[in-house]
This record gives sequence, structure tokens and C-alpha cells, in this order.
Amino acid sequence: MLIQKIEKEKMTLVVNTVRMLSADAVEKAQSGHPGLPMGFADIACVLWMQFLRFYPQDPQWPNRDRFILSPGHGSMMLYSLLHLFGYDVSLEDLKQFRQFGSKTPGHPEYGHTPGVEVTTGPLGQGFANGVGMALAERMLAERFNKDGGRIIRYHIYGVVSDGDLMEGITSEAASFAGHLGLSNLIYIYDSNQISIEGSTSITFTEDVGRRFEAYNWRVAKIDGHNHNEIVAAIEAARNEQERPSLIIARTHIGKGSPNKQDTASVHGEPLGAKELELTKENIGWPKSPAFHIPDEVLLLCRSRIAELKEGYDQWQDLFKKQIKGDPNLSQAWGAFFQKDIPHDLELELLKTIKKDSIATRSASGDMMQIIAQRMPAFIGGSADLCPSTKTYIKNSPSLEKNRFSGKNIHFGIREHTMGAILNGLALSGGIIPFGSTFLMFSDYMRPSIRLAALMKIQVIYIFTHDSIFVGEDGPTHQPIEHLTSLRAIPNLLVLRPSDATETAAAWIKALSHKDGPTALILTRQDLPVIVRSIYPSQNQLKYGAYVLKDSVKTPEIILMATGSEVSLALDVTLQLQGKGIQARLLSVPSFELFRSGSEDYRNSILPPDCRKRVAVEAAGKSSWYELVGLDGLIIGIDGYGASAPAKTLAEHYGFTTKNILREITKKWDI
Ligand SMILES: Cc1ncc(C[n+]2csc(CCOP(=O)(O)OP(=O)(O)O)c2C)c(N)n1
Ligand SMILES: [Mg+2]
Repeated sequence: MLIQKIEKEKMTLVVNTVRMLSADAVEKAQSGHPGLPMGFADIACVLWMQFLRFYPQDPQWPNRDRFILSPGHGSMMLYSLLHLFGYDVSLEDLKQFRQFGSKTPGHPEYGHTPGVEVTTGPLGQGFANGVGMALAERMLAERFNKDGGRIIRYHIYGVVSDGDLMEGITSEAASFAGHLGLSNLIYIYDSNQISIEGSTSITFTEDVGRRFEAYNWRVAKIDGHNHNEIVAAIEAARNEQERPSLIIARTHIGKGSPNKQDTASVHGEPLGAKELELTKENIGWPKSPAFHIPDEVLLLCRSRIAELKEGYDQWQDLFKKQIKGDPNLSQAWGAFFQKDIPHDLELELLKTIKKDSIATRSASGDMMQIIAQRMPAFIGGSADLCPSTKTYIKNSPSLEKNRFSGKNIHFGIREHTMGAILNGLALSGGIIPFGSTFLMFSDYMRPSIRLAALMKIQVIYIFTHDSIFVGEDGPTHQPIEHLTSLRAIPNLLVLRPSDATETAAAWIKALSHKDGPTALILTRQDLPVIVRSIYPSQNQLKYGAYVLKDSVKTPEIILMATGSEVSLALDVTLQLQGKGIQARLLSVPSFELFRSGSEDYRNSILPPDCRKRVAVEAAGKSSWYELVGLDGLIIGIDGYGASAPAKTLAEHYGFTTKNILREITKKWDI
């Protein structure tokens, strides 16, 4: 095992370098958070110097240990470590902390700075992302560690703070991780007993240790500034085979600052020139220049990188022998890590449509069986709703403790953490994760959906029961503003297919959309399958909107609809055409795709001078003004739904051909 023993004085020198680089950078920026880096540096340096396995020249090495800074406000600690340990983060980058376009933004951003494993900032998310990463390790290990080989064997180390542990998402995530016994997960709690408003005693007096023990975690308590205790605790956690570990480390925020240590002000304010000087004096550091790195520290870090390279090279040899040397495993590795889509997949998905009327959730469920067979990286589950969301992969077992070969994850009724775990799975590489629940409950996942979109990672959400037409369950289960609010998240692809055939096209789009998440919005109720030998092909879904039924001459009125309302709008269009009115119908499965296409195309199907525009969607109206303008007509829903059979609701809210025709006539006298 790669463990370099380092004398206490030398380690302290590294620790103080991280402390002072962080404090100097915050001081220079006059913005940032010095307290966490100063208080946690002892633990971080022991971890990086003696345990964490990585190779800075290959930040995406699949078998690296992961380091997660869940309290992302401590970003300067991470940037200092990345610089010292040879990642492509220069001293100049540290000096540009928090400046526009720099590699060192305010909070760590995935895909922006080499070595940053995940974007963190919203407290609690990083904690739950790590659970997804630990689960991914277990699943990949089960698939690739054949005959005692250790191609996949890594740990997830995470820093978690008071703020993280106050957030409810960490309870869900810890419960899930404890249930599955994810012993590759090692979290170190920066228990400095300080948050922004002061001492945690003002609001957070629970016994965190007992809470985590109850979740089936191994819990240890240490002095977070005692290097021997840190080493012993991490070693013990690494030896644990049954449970995740929480090491509760009593630390002192702003450690080393004579007047600001243990205060809330050092959490998020520069030390100030005077206090910075006093701190340097206190720990025996040269007062100038700022950003000082002793030569000895550089040598120590370089020797650590050399040591890590040995491990990296050994793994590459093993990879050549075990994976490249075995045609089956080699092909499987490609399938997991490249995630190519079989060219005939859409055809295969279309073949699953056997009825002329089917709910899009059910059509999707049938299609998912094929996708799971053809694409082994496709793995996921639901928040206790798979019988309703139709997302269970039938020929595969559920994941269980010590059995990670299956494709079905039971997230339990933990939507918040499901969202964040999906992000962790996606960040691991090798997995296309999906998660499902009712559209209504996407609210519970919104923070992680937003982060997936920000990180540009591939996650697929299957949100079913997508409108008031769920019926009798009533307004608590009837989404209204959810489509609008999902469409408002930049870089989230929202697809609401109008029938089973568009559902196939939507799946192909979701699988090929690798630089962001996709939300599939599906119905509970049956919808007629649009006969594509008569109507245009479903593969035009890729344009976001397309003409489903055209007028003979230049359109006089254009109807637009999504999902379950497309067949209704088609009926209206046909009726209008029957009266000799030049009506055109657009199916609009995705606002984002339509918006990102060419202006020429947009104008061709939605000519700017055609002002008689009607949108039909059983949801809140606000997103539609973009397409119908202020002079258009929106058949939508103001307020909430109601508990009643779907047919009654359709009448009440006006989603009938008769009513829509009446509204059109009322507005334009046609
Ligand atoms: C979800 C969320 N809510 C609020 C914040 C704002 N915030 C940033 S740090 C923090 C608390 C800091 O306390 P702690 O986590 O103990 O960090 P420390 O002060 O010890 O560095 C808060 C409330 C946030 N980042 N995320
Ligand atoms: Mg704290």
C-alpha cells in the first residue's frame, strides 16, 4: 500500500503551507473563506500525503480515490492542495482566486479546474454525491474485478461540515449508504462547532455520532489537529469492511490565528492585514512574500507524486493484462465507459409498441428493458415508485448489501438524495444513471437537478404522472408549475413526448445527450399512438418542435401542444381544417431543442407574422408566452388541480375539443 511516513515537523510545514496559501489568497481577493482551510489543513494534508491515491497527470484515472469537499466554501484549501500535488493549477492561479475566468472560482466547479471531482457549494449535496460515487465503485468492481483482480478498488474521502450535517439530505444519504454497507466511503467531519451565525450550540445540539451509528456507520472521534490520531482513524476506516465511516474530528476554525480562531467571522471574511501578520508570526511563517512555499514542502510533495506514479503505472499494467488482454472484458469496459448507442436502438424501441393506445410511462418502461439489455452502463431506480413509473429492469436483480451486480437501485423514499446520488454515479464515469418519481416530486430533487445541469453531466430523470390527469389523487399529486420550473433550469433538457413513438425518440435523445441531464415527462394515462405512416416521423423530436399536421395553404392559425395534449390539439386542428380554416399543428416536445435550432427553421414552422397562436398544455401557462406571444391564446391551468376523475377534470379545466374551439372563436372570431 502506498503509505509514506512523514515526520511531524515536516507534515506541519506542509499543513502551514496550505493554511497560509489559503489565507493569502483570500486576503488578496478580499473575499473568501479562510477558516475551514486553516482548521482542516492538518487532516487534509495527512490524507493527501499518506493515503489518497491519485495521479495528477491523469485526473480522470478511473481507479483514483475521490476527494470531495462538501463544504465548497473551503475551496482555497482544495486549490492549494491541487497546486502542491502537481495538478494543472499554478501559483498564479491561486493568486487569481475568485477572479473572472480564473481556474480558482469561489466554490469548486467540476469540469473547470483539474482535480475538482464535483461542484460543491449548496451544503449537503457533496455528502450525498459521494454516496453515489461509493455505490458506483461497488458496481464497477463487481463487474470488472474478475478472478481476484483489483482493477476497480478505490475509496471516497470526503470533508463534511456542521452545515452539511444540519442539511436533511445528508440524513437520507447516510441512511442509504449505511443500509448498503458502503465501507469504501470515509467521511471526516470538520467539527469546529462554528457556522455563520456563531456557535453551533445555538441550534445544533444533536449527538451526530449516535445518529450515524444508528444509520449503521462506523463512528470514531479524534482530535483533528493530532496527526497520529488522524492516521490511526483513517487506517481503521480503510480496514472497515462492513460500514461507511464517519470520523468526527474536533477542529478549530481559523487555526493559528491568535484573535480569530474559533470565531464565526473567520468562516467567511479575510483575516485582515494585521491579523494575517500576527497569524504568520504565531506559526513561525515568513511575513513576506505572500504565497510562500518552502522548498522542503515542494520536495515532499514531489516525492509523494513520484510514489503515486508507481501505483498508477502498476494499475496501467494490470489494466493491460486483465482488461485489454480479455476480449470480453475489453468490450465491456468500452460499453461502460464510452456509452455508445447501438445504431439500431430506435428501431428496437419502436418495436416494443404493440398497442394503438398506451401511456407514455408504460411505453417507456418497455423501452427501458431493451436499453438495459443493449447498454450495460444504464443503471438506476426509483424513489419507491417503480411499479408506477415503470422503471424496473426485469431481468436484473436489485442492488443489495454485498451484491452490486444488479441494475435496479431502490433509493427508498428519498428523492433529495436520489438526485444527488445520481450525480455521484454520473461523475464516476462508467454509468448512465436514471432515477424516477412522479413529476410532482421533482421539486424534492431540484437542487441536484440544477447541479447536474451546471456540471454538464448525463443523468436521466423519468418523471411520470405528469399532469392533473392523474385524477383522483388530487392537487397534492397534480403538477402545475413543474414543467415551467424545469424548463427554467439552464442546460436541463426537458422532453415531453406526445405518444409512444415520440417516447422512443425521446429516449434516444436522452441517451445521446451526454453533456447535461434530461428529464423525460411521461403520462400516467393512455394516449393514442400517432400513426407515423400518416403523420411525420417521431424522429423530428430532435428539433424540439415540428409540424405534425399542416395547413394546405399558408397557416392562418398555429396550434402548439406537448405530451398528452397533442392528440387533443390534433383533434381541434382537424376540426378547424374541416371548417376550411388554414390551421397548423406543432408538436413541441422540447423548448430547449427548439430554441437551440436555427432561426430559419423556427421561422419556417412558426412564421413571425402568424399571430393567431394557441398553446395547449395541461399545466401552468408561463413558459408559453415565449412561443405564443402576449397576443396568443394559452389553454393552461391557473391555480391548482382538484381531486376528481380525469375526465371530469378535462371538462372542468377546458381540455376538450369543444372548449378549445370555443375559446379560439371567442378570441379571433373564427
Ligand atoms: C444549502 C445551503 N444553505 C446555506 C448556505 C450558505 N452557507 C455557506 S457556509 C454555511 C455554514 C457554515 O458552517 P459550516 O458548514 O460549519 O462551515 P464552517 O463555518 O465551519 O467553515 C452556510 C449557511 C449554503 N452554502 N448552502
Ligand atoms: Mg463549522
